[in-house]
Parts: sequence; C-alpha cells; structure tokens
Amino acid sequence: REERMEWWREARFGMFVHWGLYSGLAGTWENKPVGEEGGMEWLQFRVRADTDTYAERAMPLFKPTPGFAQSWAKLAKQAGCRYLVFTTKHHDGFALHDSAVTEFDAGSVLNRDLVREIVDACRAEGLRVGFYHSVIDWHHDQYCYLESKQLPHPGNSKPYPNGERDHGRYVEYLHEQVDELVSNYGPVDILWWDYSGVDFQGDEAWRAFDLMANVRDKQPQVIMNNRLFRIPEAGWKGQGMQASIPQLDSQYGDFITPEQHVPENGLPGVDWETCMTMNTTWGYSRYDAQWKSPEKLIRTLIDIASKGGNYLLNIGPLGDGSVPAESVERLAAMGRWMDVNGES
Ligand code: JFZ
Repeated sequence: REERMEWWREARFGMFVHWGLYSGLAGTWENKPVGEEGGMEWLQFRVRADTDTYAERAMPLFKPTPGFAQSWAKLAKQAGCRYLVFTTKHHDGFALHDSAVTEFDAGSVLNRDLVREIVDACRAEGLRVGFYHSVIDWHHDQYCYLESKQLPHPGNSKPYPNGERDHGRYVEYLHEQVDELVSNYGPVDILWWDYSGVDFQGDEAWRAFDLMANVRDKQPQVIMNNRLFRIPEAGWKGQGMQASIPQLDSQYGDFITPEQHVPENGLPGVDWETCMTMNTTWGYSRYDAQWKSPEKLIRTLIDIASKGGNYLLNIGPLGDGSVPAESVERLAAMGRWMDVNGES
C-alpha cells in the first residue's frame, strides 16, 4: 500500500471532471432554470424525470467535438495538475464508455468510446487517470434504493411497477460494468466510488468487498476512495459534507474525501483529498455565476498542501466537451502560480 500511494501523496493537485448527459441540458428544463445553484448533475432527480424523457431531451444536446479530451488534458497539465478524475458514469446511469451490458452508453448512442478518448488524452500529457463511478444508478430498472424510489417510471406512476425489485441483478450489472472499465483501458490509477447513502451500508448493498477485490486483481496499483461505505471505520461520521473523520481501515479504501471544504486540522494519520467546485455545481449550469476567485483557489491549494492533503478541483464542461471560460481562466492563474512555486 505504501508503495502505490507514493505518487498520489506527492501529487497534491488533480482535476475533477463532471460530464455526462446532464451537461448539455446546462441546468435548464422546459426552458426554465432548474435552480440558481447546486448540483446540476442531479438534474434528472431535481425535475423528477423518468429516464426515457430525460434521455430524449438530453441526448441531442450531448455532442462531444473531436479533440475535446485533448483540450481537458492540456488544461490540466498547464494548471499543474498531476492527475485527472472523470465521471465514467454519474447517478443518471449513462456510461461514457462502450459497454456490452447496456445500451444506455456512449457506444450505443454516439458510436464512440469517450472513456478511451479521455484516457488516451491524459496519458499523452503524462497525467495519471482516475475513474469516478457512481454506484447509484437511476436508470437501471432493478436499482431500488434511495432516490430511484422517488423517480417515476415510464408507463406507470407507481414507484415499483414490477413489484419487488431484484437488487441483486443491479449489483451484478454494477460489477460487470466496473469489470469492463478496469479490463479494457490499460492502467487505471484511481477508482473514485460515489456513494453509499446512510440507509444502506456498503458491503451488503454493493458486495463492495468483492467489487474492490476484482478491481485490485485487474489493477494492482489502483488507489480507491472510501465512498462504498458509510461507517465510522471508513472515515464517515454522521451525515453531510463535513463528516470526514481521521480514521480509515484500509479494507474500506485508501483515502478519505472531504467535500467542498478543508478539514481545519487536516486529517492526521490518513490520506485525504478535498474535492471542490469552482462555482456551486459539479455538472455544468449556465446560470451558476458564483465563481470563487483565482486567489481564493490558490490559497485553498496552499492550505490543503500544507495540511498534507490533495486538492481535486472540478470543471463541468458543456455538452460539446468545451470548458467554461471562467474555469479556463482560473486554471491558467493556478498554473502560473504553480510554475513559480510548485515542484517540477
Ligand atoms: C456526490 C454526488 O452526489 C455529487 O453529484 C458529486 O458527484 C459529488 C462529488 O459527490 O455528492 C455527495 C456525496 C456524498 C455526500 C455529499 C455529497 N456526503 O456524504 O455528505
């Protein structure tokens, strides 16, 4: 473990990318803003749309231009990031790779493998690559926990159109899809799981230990976060974004993920990474103008580095894969600071 953590502990700064079907919708539903702030990657849930309606409206707006991935990788590199973590699948369930186990994926819809494009682009810039993967999946008809209970389903207004669901079949799907991701794209440096809710604990809900063991088997050097679990032993106490505590038994993951904040005294004795947005949303919104200043972002990077953590700073590209100008400017400013002050 010490060996595989080495590069990550020195990396300090990574780029997070939230990008998927929701990106083209840009925070808009039926010509109205879904909200001024907050996670627009949750758009489907926020408007309570079933998957068919959501996909029908979102797909025509999701049109990645050729070369979008190279521009992300160059941006990350110039900012001084050492790694890039991107959403292979978010909670809506749309997979960016070419998956054999679903047609709700980029392979089926666009005849492209966007995971391969992004991985290749990162490698070309010498960046380490991480896969964010959501265990929540609103589109899967056997996914029965938490939010999907509250989503309508096509042709039936009842939450459980088919009676009791077989959660085991969803878990099988999850395992198969993750297996594709760790088998077909060469070395994967990070598996960034997201996330197990309070009312179900990782192992029973996801067969998490099996899931992690298979990933580790295919990718011996991979580093995984703690979000398959929601228990104190895995660094979670209570609910909410402030809930990280400095303990992590390595069977639950390699690092802890404080969200949108820097723990006041760091998290002594454990590896940790703060993930953060530059405005208030992870997935792109054309309405969110609450940008943190470049100075504030640089100070946060210094604060985190001085406390022994890593900073995973998010961009939310548009449906065509282009990056908002506000994000490009901020990353450029951070890159200028890193050129002077960072280690090479
Ligand atoms: C999750 C996602 O729901 C969100 O869309 C984004 O991807 C973010 C990085 O991760 O958000 C969470 C997950 C867990 C907590 C809070 C936000 N939590 O446990 O407090």
